[in-house]
Amino acid sequence: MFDSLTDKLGSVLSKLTRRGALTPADVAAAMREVRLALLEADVALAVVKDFIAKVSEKAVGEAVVKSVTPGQMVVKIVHDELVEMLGGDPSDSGAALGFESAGIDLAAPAPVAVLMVGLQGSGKTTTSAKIAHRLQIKEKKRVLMVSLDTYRPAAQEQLAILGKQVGVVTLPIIAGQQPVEIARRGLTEARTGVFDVVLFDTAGRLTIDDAMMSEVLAIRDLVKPHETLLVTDAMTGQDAVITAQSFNEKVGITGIVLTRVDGDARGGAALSMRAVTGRPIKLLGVGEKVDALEAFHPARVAGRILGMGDVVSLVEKAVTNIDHEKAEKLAARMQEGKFDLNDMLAQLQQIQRMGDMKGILGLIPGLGQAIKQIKSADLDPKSFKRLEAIIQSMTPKERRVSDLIKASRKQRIAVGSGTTVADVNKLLKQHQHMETMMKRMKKMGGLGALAGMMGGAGAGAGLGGMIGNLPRPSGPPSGRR
Ligand SMILES: Nc1nc2c(ncn2[C@@H]2O[C@H](COP(=O)(O)OP(=O)(O)OP(=O)(O)O)[C@@H](O)[C@H]2O)c(=O)[nH]1
Ligand SMILES: [Mg+2]
Repeated sequence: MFDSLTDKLGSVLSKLTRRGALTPADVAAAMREVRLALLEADVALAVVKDFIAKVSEKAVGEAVVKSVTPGQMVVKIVHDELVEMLGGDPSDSGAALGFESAGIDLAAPAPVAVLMVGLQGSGKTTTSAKIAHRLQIKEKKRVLMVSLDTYRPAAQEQLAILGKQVGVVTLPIIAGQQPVEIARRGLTEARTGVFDVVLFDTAGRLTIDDAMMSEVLAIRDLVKPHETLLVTDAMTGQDAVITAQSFNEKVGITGIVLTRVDGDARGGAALSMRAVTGRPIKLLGVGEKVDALEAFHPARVAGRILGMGDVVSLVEKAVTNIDHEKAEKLAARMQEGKFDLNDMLAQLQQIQRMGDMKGILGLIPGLGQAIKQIKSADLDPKSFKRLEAIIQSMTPKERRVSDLIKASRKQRIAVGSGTTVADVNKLLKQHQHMETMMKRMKKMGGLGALAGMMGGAGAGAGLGGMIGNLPRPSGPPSGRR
């Protein structure tokens, strides 16, 4: 659903992430493009305005975390603001949410009444069956479905057929009964039959009219639904939002199910819904089949829209894991072309703190290709530990002046670290290589050398240097000024 929006936001934001420093004008220009992209996706104007204002303010005000670029910070800000706009909590990555927590609220005495409302053809009946099926399979609830649609021919039969398909009981049809009467019978049946949930499917109308509303109100007052779900078609864009608004005003809804998300809707409805109506999207209909129903997780959807989850988690990790002061010092030294074994040790430790190495390296935008060239053995945490042990077995002086380390010292270091002289040699060679790179980088001024380091001269050797060059907000050490 969000393909085009994802493309546009992606190109605007990845441009930002590739840069070092950002001026307020850069941010403003990017925000203009983001604004256009959102409007093209059919997001309500007021929602877009609010969004841009919030992001702009934060992008200027927020202290940029060292070790990520301002551009990457902006991506994170946009992401968090998107999550909020979708009704979520940005600190929740949305990973471990079950159906219940984001889905139907059943915290009420049984039988819990759920009322389905919406315009004609929005997908109420199909969604009723999907939800009933889901509650029965996943939540082990006994569900009774009741069709209150006496207007469209064979509407009650449609629900009965769907019920048979998914193994959910439907209230027997009595010809000629009116909606309120049927609802009353449904309630009685739900109580006597000891059902956990009773789901009422109502009739749709072409537009919201008074007759329809007063009928729905009568039903609502009778069944006292714990959840009143508006089913609305994502393909109708802003109309879906207007529909939700008026249903909410007149009937009072507790949540929204957005259907036909599998179609080529531009996404505006999904994006504006929460902000305009104040009601959460709870579920997404993603197809005609009975299992084509998804819980709506703001963080996940925002991630999908932005398509830059990698940058977002990079920033998150950087914020929590990097030892700024050490990184600063290291950077300053590298800037001077200095790189002794202590620096190498500091880098190794920095890398390990960041957690899964391949994961984190893969997250750095633009380095994906380079990463592929690194032998996976070089990324093995065990080999990092080994390197660390070797350096830690050296005397402070040896660490500063590696030339001191001759045969007998190597022997001692190998024994001390539980490795071999060959391992010590390898590390020294790696260090020498990195030192050379640092010097060369000083001359070349940053990223160019980094690329050379990754491509040319043995990726393993370049690894430490690369981490030292995690994109930084400004100036040193990467030299992008
Ligand atoms: N592609 C797709 N089709 C859907 C989805 N939900 C419902 N449909 C289809 O939309 C059509 C109408 O669905 P219904 O469930 O009958 O809609 P309704 O709101 O009950 O319609 P009325 O009772 O006439 O107001 C059916 O052909 C469904 O299969 C969805 O999420 N994706
Ligand atoms: Mg129907």
